[in-house]
Amino acid sequence: MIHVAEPSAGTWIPLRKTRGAVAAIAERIEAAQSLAVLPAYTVSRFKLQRSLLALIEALGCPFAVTPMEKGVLSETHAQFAGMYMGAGSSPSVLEAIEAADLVIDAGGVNFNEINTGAYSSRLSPEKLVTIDVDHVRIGNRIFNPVQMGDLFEMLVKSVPKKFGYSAPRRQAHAKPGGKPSDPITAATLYPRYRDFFKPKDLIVLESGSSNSGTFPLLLPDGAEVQTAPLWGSIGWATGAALGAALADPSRRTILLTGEGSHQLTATAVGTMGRYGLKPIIFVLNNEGYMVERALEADPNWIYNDLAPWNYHALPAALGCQGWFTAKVSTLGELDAALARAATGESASYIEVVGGKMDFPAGLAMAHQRLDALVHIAQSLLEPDDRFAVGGESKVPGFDDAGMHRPDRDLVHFVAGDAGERIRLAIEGGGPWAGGVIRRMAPHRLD
Ligand SMILES: Cc1ncc(C[n+]2csc(CCOP(=O)(O)OP(=O)(O)O)c2C)c(N)n1
Ligand SMILES: [Mg+2]
Repeated sequence: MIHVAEPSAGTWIPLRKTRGAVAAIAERIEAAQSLAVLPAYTVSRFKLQRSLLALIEALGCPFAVTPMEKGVLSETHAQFAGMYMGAGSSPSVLEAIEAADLVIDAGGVNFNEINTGAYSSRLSPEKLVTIDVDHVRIGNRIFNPVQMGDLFEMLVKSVPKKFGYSAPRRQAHAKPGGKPSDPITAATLYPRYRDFFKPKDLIVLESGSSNSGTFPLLLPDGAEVQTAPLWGSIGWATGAALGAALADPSRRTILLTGEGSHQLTATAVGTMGRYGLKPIIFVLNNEGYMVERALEADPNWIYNDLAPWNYHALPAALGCQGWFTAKVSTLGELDAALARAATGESASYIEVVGGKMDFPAGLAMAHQRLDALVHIAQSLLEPDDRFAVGGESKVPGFDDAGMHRPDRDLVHFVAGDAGERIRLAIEGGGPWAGGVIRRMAPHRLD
């Protein structure tokens, strides 16, 4: 028999549904041999980090974050398993999350796109219990209206057991390597960002290589990340950094962006200057769209090249006064610029020159996988197929009726004039996943 506790503060909705939801969740917890929690970004938006962490501690279970939720809960916590992004997760995170009997989605994680490692996560709906902002879903049962905060609070007092998890021991970070005269590489840049971050920082991450390089870094307590991997619309982060810096000037706002994304919304820098904001901006100049180079069959396709702006000259051109600006190409220059930015005396804008094909580890893995898939696909084509263009290989699958099929990516190879397409299905997920390519019947497009 499960005892359902009452919430401590007054709540604006009748509690009957909440009590029912708490009892149903507690029953599932009691029946589970293993349990994991995936917090959603809504937990920080509603400022419920403390009450969710209290629940996680009461349960003694692992928690992991999907990319969009990075920084929602403390990453130094003994129960923090790491980042969960499907096949792009470490083995210990996969074990903690996908092998658990029961997974509590705390806040409504959006299981789509990059947030699932390109649809490579494998969480069956039967083992998922969702505590969303205003409802609870357990299988096809919905409890509504409820308040997420009441659920966390009442569950803490009602949970029937403790699971006794602690994360594998993490090695102490070595000091980032390299000589002052060395060029800047992904391997030497991202550890420097990790050491630059401080508690309470607000870190805005752009889609592209910047987010894949930063996702694996462990954040100091209280540092928060804003990132939009859901649809990954580039240019978002520069504008979002303006909003974040305006919303809370007492925190350091740090923007990490690629130069291709930045070109779309760089005018927001002028607005930051106009309002006297003090962001710290790092623009990675790697001669174009590196993430696209990594995820396409032809990295040198002209689409990936950009007009070569003088990025570090932008703040002055956009009327920002008293900003520290620099263009850094060596580790020595980078370290000096980081030290200057850390003083916080002014806003900082640092153009970081990086390698055109120097992928951070997660992106390198996706690149190798995609390369292998393209080669297999090409080997499956027959002479009559008149193979012309390989494309859409990173587009998640939709079946012929337009229904989303997260377990399947379709690769279309366009066969020139005939208007005929040869379909090759990658079954089992996108570039991060261990998919298998299968030839399907040619398919005519009218
Ligand atoms: C509005 C929009 N256009 C195009 C894309 C496709 N896209 C995703 S990442 C990217 C390139 C990002 O390049 P950059 O900002 O230079 O980052 P890098 O990977 O080079 O570090 C593009 C074009 C997108 N996601 N959104
Ligand atoms: Mg770039």
